Amino acid sequence: MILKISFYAIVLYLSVIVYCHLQYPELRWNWENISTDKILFPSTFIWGTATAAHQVEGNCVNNWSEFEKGSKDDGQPNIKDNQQSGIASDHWNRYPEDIKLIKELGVSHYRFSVEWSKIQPAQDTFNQDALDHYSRMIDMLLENNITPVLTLHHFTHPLWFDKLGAFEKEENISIFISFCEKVFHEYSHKVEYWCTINEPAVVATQGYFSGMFPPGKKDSQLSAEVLKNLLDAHVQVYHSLKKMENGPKVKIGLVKNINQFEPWRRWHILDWIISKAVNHFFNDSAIDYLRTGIFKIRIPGLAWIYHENPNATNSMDYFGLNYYSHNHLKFQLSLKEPFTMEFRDEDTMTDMPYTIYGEGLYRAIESVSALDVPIMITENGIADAEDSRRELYIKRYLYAVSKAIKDGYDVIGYFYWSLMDNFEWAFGDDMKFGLFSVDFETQERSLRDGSKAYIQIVKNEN
Ligand code: GCO
Repeated sequence: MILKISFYAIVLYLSVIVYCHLQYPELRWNWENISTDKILFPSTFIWGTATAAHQVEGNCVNNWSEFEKGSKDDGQPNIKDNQQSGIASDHWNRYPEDIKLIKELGVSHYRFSVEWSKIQPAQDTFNQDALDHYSRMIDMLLENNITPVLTLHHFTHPLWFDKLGAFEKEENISIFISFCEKVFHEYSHKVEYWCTINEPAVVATQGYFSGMFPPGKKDSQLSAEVLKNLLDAHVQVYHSLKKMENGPKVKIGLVKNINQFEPWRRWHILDWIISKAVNHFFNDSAIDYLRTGIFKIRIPGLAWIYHENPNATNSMDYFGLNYYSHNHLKFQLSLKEPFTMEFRDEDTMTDMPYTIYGEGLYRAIESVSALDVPIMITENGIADAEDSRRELYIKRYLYAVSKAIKDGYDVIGYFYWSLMDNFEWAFGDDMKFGLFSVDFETQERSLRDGSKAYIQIVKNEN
């Protein structure tokens, strides 16, 4: 009897593993046989580069600047080596110079975010100087034939909003909507592309699950609720702005980071279960919500949530896809840290804890195509202080985009992250994502050699 049960158990185990293995392959291309030297794009393709206010502007007083001063329970500083964003890349003052850099790249679009805490320093006060500042910057972009792409929320919010509980509370969504309406009222006649919220799943998981981002909490159920509220905020902002003057004319999208989570050991059921659960939380819950209007996360013992919002199914004119890499997860018996991230020796690392994996961008495009709206790659780029892998990264990831377009996916644009070196959140200034390096002592900007590959591809002459 025991033998029989063991036999069936083994057969069942093997069947599940074989099914998962075939159903969810980890795409790998043979790059030796692929020529990335001649990648051409449609002439209508949108080329851009991106930044976010807190990372480049300097002198922000918000939930992040507060977090930068603190440390974790174990005494470790919240930001690597206690770094603070400070004046960052001083983009607030140097934007005219930076617009010249954008021109030098030959791109036609610039994605940036407005800093909510500067525009609305108190709940009942809008700062006209800050509004005028962004207005001048938008005008200068337009004078230089660069189309502005404006992000309304990129990880930061004012401290007064934080004190109210930020996106932990559903009732705070209306406060965010009022801010968005104000900004839209000011600029919608001259800004064609709008991003509502940047990477809700990153805000929810890093802020409330891993504790790496503010508010540094570790509460998986709250993390799921914050994710639901952020997604609902996107849906409500979309519909509110669409009803305003210029609403029907402009394009409004959500920006979502897709990061595939794969089992480290493809024969190990627990690695499959943990990577499926993390994918379900981080990627699928949001995509399914936007597709069906139903938001659900069901991970026993971690997070359990069900929510319906029929307005979610038509809440995007385009999907903003951020893509950097994938992660391999290895299960471990610990409630505090149920998995570790692993890397293969043969993989090329970036300076961030992830590898170069161009195939992943193709897979991400494939997975979000289910939403049936145009896809804009709103962020993709490499942290590479030595500048030894930037060219390879650019060519591989853009090869993946060009292949996706050839295969019929509706990808309309690509924004390289980032225009210049900046404050990379919990990693501080050490991560060099810039096409232009920034010397933080002198604020001098210089084009990196590896970035020339991007300029060549944008020119469509590579
Ligand atoms: C994000 C943010 C950016 C980051 C970039 C590099 O994706 O986390 O949108 O602000 O700087 O992704 O990590």
